[in-house]
Amino acid sequence: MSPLTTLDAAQWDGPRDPAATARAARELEAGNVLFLPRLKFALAADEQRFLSPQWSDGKAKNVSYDPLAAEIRHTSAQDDDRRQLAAMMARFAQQARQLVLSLCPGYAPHLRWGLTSFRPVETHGRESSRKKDDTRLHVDAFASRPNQGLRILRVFCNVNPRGEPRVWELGEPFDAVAQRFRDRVPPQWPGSAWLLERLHVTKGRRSAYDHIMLNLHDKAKLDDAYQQASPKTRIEFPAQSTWLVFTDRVMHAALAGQFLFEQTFYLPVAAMQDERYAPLRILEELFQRKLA
Ligand SMILES: O=C(O)CCC(=O)C(=O)O
Ligand SMILES: [Fe+2]
Repeated sequence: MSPLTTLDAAQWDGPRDPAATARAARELEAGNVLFLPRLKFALAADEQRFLSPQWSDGKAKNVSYDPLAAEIRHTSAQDDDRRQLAAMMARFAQQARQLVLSLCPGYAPHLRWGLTSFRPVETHGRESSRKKDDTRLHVDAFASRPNQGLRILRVFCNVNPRGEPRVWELGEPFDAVAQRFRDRVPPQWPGSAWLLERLHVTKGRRSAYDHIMLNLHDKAKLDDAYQQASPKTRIEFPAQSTWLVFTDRVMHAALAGQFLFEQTFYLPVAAMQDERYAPLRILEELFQRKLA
């Protein structure tokens, strides 16, 4: 089966073809990348100047925006530039939300905002530790933001002005990853989650689920032999295209590309059409206990 489900839509909101939309939503939950080759995020003429790495603060890899607090971070932009950059990211956030809700209307009462990111720095050849290196296959798990089993759904849009694709690899199914790395998940020390929260290392309490997910993320990235030999499919997302994926379930790596928008959403497992696809449920089955 192809890891991509393609949907021929050119609008961020509805109306949509109900049959095609229902199939797309099902395959998205089941672990496909939902690819919308005709859906672009339009930049206004005076926003084109933001397509430059100069707007990053040089430390973080992304400019980030918090749609709930209406706050922008990790940018060098000041004053008017800063306000316009924030407005552009806020617009992306809103359109991404409309997209998700028009595809999966059942998520509406449950979908929670995560951060918006703008990635104006070339991905290929960027220095980072192996654990932070997103050119290595991984499922997403955030060390400082435990999520107690909430799904991570991300909307990506390649806005490269030179027509360059975003190049990804997709890896093996989540079940296989969980099986392969389960014995490398160390025990979570009693009191450690409390301490990490107390020391503000984590925002909130790291659950058993978060502990396991973080270990799947880290152990896979640190395993050179696995990174080389595990099955993978290379995908090129063209400039001016959009895709959505549950990145906590789908093994992915970003090999190359510059200028990307990304919006993160969180979704309670109970809001899914089929909970059995949730990493929480798969891991609970595997470890035979409640994890969040
Ligand atoms: O920047 C990208 O293309 C994707 C990086 C990644 O692994 C992610 O956003 O989860
Ligand atoms: Fe990722």
